[in-house]
Amino acid sequence: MPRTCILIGAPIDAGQKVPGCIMGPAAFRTAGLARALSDLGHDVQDYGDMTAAPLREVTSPNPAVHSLPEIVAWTEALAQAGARAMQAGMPIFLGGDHSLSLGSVAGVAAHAAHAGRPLFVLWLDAHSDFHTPATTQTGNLHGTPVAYLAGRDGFDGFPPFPAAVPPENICLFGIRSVDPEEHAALLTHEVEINDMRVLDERGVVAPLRSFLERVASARGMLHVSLDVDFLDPTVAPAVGTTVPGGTTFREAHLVMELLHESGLVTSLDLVELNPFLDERGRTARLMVDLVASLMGRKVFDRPTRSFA
Ligand code: EXY
Ligand code: MN
Ligand code: MN
Ligand code: MN
Repeated sequence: MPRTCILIGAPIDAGQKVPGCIMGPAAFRTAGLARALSDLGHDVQDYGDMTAAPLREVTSPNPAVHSLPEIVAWTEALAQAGARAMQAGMPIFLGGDHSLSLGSVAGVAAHAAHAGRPLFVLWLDAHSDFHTPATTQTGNLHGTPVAYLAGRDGFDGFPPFPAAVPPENICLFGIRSVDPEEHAALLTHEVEINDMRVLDERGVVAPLRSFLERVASARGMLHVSLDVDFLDPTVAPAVGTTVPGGTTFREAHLVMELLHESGLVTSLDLVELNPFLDERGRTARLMVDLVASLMGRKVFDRPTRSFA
C-alpha cells in the first residue's frame, strides 16, 4: 500500500563525541533514499533538515554529562515535528546520533496517546541505550533514549515524556553491549530482550514474529529505531560505536522484509550513520536498501505468501 513518507533531517551529533554524524542526513539523501521510496510507489515529502529549539540553561547532577542544553533543545524540536508529521504520514527521521530518538519517540508517543492507540518500539541496536543521564559513565546521551521512552527517572531538564511506553511494549533486538547500570535496570523492567545470544540460537524470524503478533493483537502503532551498529561492522563500518558480532546483511534484510509484511510500522529512525567513517558510501547505501526492504522492495514478488 502506498504511504506518505516524511523525511525529517536531524543533523545532531552532540549525543556522543565522534565527529561526523552531523553529515548523516546529507548522506542518506545522497545515497538515494527519496528515489528508493518513490520507485516503490510511495509519496515522499522531504521536510529538510531541522534545527534545535533555542538553548536553555540546564545542568545535570552527573558531571560526566555533556551537551545537555543542545540535546534538550533537539528533543523539544523533534517531539513537536514528530507529532505533527504523524498526522501527515509516516515520519522517517534521518540522524544524527541516537539521541534524536529522545525527541522522535516523544512526538510519536504523544500522537499515539492522542489517537488512543498503544505504542510499541522495536530497537534495532548493538546497545540497550537504557542509561539515564544520572547513570551514564561516558556522559554520551545517545545511550539514554530507551530509558526516557520507558518513563525512567533521571531526565531532569527534559520535557516530561508524554506517555511512557510500557516496558513490555519495547523490544531490544540484536543487542550485545550492555553496561552494568543498564543491566541492573533492565532486570527490574519487563523489556523484551532479544540479544545476539537469542538471535544466534533462534534466528531473527521467530522472535520478531512473536513481537509483531503482540503489536498486531493490541492494534498498536510501531516505531522502529534502526541504529547502524545493529549491523555487523564488516558490512556497516560507518558508525562510531562498532561492536563485533552483529547481524549479517541478510539477517538485517529479513528483519526489514518481515516488518514490511506485517504492515505495522508507523514511524522510523535511521541513526548513528557517520559518513566520515564510511567506505565509498557503502554503509549509507546499505541503510537505504534496508529502508527499501522495509517499505516493500522484494527479490521476487510472490502473489501470495508461500512460507507462512
Ligand atoms: N553504553 C555506552 C555508553 O553509555 O556510552 C555506549 C552507548 C552507545 C549508544 C549507541 C547509540 O547506540
Ligand atoms: Mn543506539
Ligand atoms: Mn548502538
Ligand atoms: Mn555507559
